[in-house]
Amino acid sequence: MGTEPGMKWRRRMFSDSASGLGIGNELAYPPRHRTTCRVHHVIRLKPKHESHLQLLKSLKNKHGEQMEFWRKPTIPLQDVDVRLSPEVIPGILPLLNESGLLYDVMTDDLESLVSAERPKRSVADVVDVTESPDNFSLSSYHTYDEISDWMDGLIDKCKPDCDVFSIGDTYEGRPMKIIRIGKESVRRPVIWIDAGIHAREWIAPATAIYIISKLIDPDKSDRIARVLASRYTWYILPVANPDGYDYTWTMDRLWRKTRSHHKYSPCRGVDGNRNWDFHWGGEGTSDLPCNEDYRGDEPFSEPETRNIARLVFDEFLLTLQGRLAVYLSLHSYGQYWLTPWGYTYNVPPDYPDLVHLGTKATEAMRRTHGSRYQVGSSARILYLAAGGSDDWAKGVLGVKYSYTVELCDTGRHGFILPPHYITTTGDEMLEATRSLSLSVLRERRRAARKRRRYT
Ligand code: 0X9
Ligand code: ZN
Repeated sequence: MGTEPGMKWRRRMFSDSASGLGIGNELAYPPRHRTTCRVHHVIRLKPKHESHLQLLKSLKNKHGEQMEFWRKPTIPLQDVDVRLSPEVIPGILPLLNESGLLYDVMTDDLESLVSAERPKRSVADVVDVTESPDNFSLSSYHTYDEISDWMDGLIDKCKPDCDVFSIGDTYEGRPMKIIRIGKESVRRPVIWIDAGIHAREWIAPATAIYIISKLIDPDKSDRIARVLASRYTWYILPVANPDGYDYTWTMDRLWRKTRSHHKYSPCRGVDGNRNWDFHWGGEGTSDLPCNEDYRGDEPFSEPETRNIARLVFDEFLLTLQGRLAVYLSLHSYGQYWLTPWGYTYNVPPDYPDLVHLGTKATEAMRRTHGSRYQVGSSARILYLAAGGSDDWAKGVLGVKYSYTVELCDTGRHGFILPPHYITTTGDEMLEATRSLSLSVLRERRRAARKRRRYT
């Protein structure tokens, strides 16, 4: 594997560190001296029939966290992505070959991808972004503290038409910072964007940050960005799981869940996208705390999901709830524009409208930098997974245009997307958001005209 001088890979620090891709140096970043070499592979499998799917499930049961599905087995002919720990590779690959289950090796050195992604900087290089948000680079990944400081620094820049505040603390006590952009007025529709409920999907917070910066400070020629900031109120929560996100910087780059403790298990964390109170506990969720899709011991067991729901319900019950026109949750990876439902193969009655605007949004993405996104319901084009935030936004809050977007890429880098993808993904998502919000404005205008005609 590529050995960069001065890099350090520690052995697993905690028993529940799922991937073992831990970086445990006291400065948190950059990791400085590599002592052990643990070469993880990511492979993409092409199951042809049911027996292949059964084989994969039985291997997963046998090897537990040494074999982690990044894209779960669902039906024959749908690709499956798996991370394999070095210990299990010699046993598993021959079995796959024997069974005729074809696979491509996406990477045979995940560690090198992780270290290439990290900014090469020392503690002395870390700028004080509170002094000037302009020092904050939009083309690299940032720690939670940096993002949080950057958001605080935005207040002076954008007041009085925006505000930055905490919606409550995480399990480990970090404030969850959100930004409101645009005037708070009961007459304005609201667009909500959250990102990073899954800690390792770094491109999602980076994209939300990109959108915030472009809405606050649009390019001089960007008339539509000004219009959007003046017609809507935006709520953007760039890091919905700060504890998990911090953990991916300090201990385990591939951590997914929150960081809560459980009474009867040494494993930590809950899948924040299985924890919402709408068909909670249904298909595609686990009741075992050590699993990646652990749903928690009750709906909203996690302070992180609770804080979001409370903001929407308590503080804005009379205003925000009815005004929420669009709910977007940013994830990665796969390039999917997903609509509800995730808990069932059925689709909502207005599914054609959701697909129509989703398709227009993804066409705008394609025109921007060429990326192709697939549009459809989560259960139908990805897999069944209940208790997701998008289903809750639609099923409980009644938000018509509720989507989950699985950002770049389609698997070449997967979660470890190099930082040079940030601005292209940001541009694409900005164009998608622009298309969506303009379509929704048009739709609302049409509806208002119709109402006037009949009254
Ligand atoms: O499994 C998830 O939570 C999302 N995929 S990811 O690879 N980012 O983990 C998809 C969620 C789709 N929405 C619902 N199932 N409700
Ligand atoms: Zn995700």
